[in-house]
Amino acid sequence: MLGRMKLYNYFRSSASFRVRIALALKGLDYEYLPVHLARNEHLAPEYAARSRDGLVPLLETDTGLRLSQSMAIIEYLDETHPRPALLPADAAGRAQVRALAQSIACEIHPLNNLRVLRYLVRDLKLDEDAKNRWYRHWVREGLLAFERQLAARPADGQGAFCWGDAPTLADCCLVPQIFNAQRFDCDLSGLPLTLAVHERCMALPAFQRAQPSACPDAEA
Ligand SMILES: N[C@@H](CCC(=O)N[C@@H](CS)C(=O)NCC(=O)O)C(=O)O
Repeated sequence: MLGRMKLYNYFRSSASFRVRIALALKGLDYEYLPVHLARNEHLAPEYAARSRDGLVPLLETDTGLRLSQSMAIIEYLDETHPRPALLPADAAGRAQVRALAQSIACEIHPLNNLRVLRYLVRDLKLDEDAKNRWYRHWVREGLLAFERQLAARPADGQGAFCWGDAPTLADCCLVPQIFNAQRFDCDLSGLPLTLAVHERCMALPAFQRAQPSACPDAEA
C-alpha cells in the first residue's frame, strides 16, 4: 500500500517553497513536517538519520523513497504526476525553462544560503551591514540577469509566466527568490518583466497556499 508523501521543510526556506508550489500546482496531498532551520533542527541527529546533506527540503515519497534537492524533487513529481506539466513538451523549451530555473537555483540561491551567511559572520567576521550588502548584491546581479533572459525569450516562450501561459519549474524558483529579496530589502527596481510574472503567479491559489505565511510553522 502506498503511504502519504511527507515533506520535511521550513516555511521560510525558498528551496522548500519551490517544492510546495509544485505540489500545490499538481494538487498533491502531503504531510508537512517542519524542520526549524533557525533553531538548527536540520543539524540534529534525528534529521541527519533521514537527510544525508542536512538540508531542506526532503521529500519522502509514497513508496518511502527519500529525495533531496528541490529541482530533482520537482522533476520527479513532474514525471510521476505529469498534469499539469511543469516543463514544456519540446526539448528546446525544456532547456530554456531549466536555464531560467537554474539561474535562480544555481546562481543566486547558493550564495545566500543560511550556512553561507553564517560563515560570513562567524568565520570571516563580517558585520550585519556587510552581510546584507553581500546578500543584496548577489540577488540584484542574479535578478537583473534573469530579467535579461525573460526579455530575450523567443516568441513561443513569451506569455504571462516565465515561459508561456502556464507556470513552470522556472516560476516555482522565481517566486520564492522574490519573497526572500523582499524580506532582505533588496533593490528590485528595473525588473518589470520579472515582477509582473511574480504578481501573476501570486494571483494563483496554488502559489498562495504554498507561501511562507500560509505554512503551519509560520512565524510573524
Ligand atoms: N540546492 C538545494 C538547496 C537546499 C538548501 O540549501 N536549503 C536550505 C534552505 S533554503 C537549507 O537547508 N539551509 C540550511 C543551511 O544552510 O544550513 C535545493 O535546491 O534543495
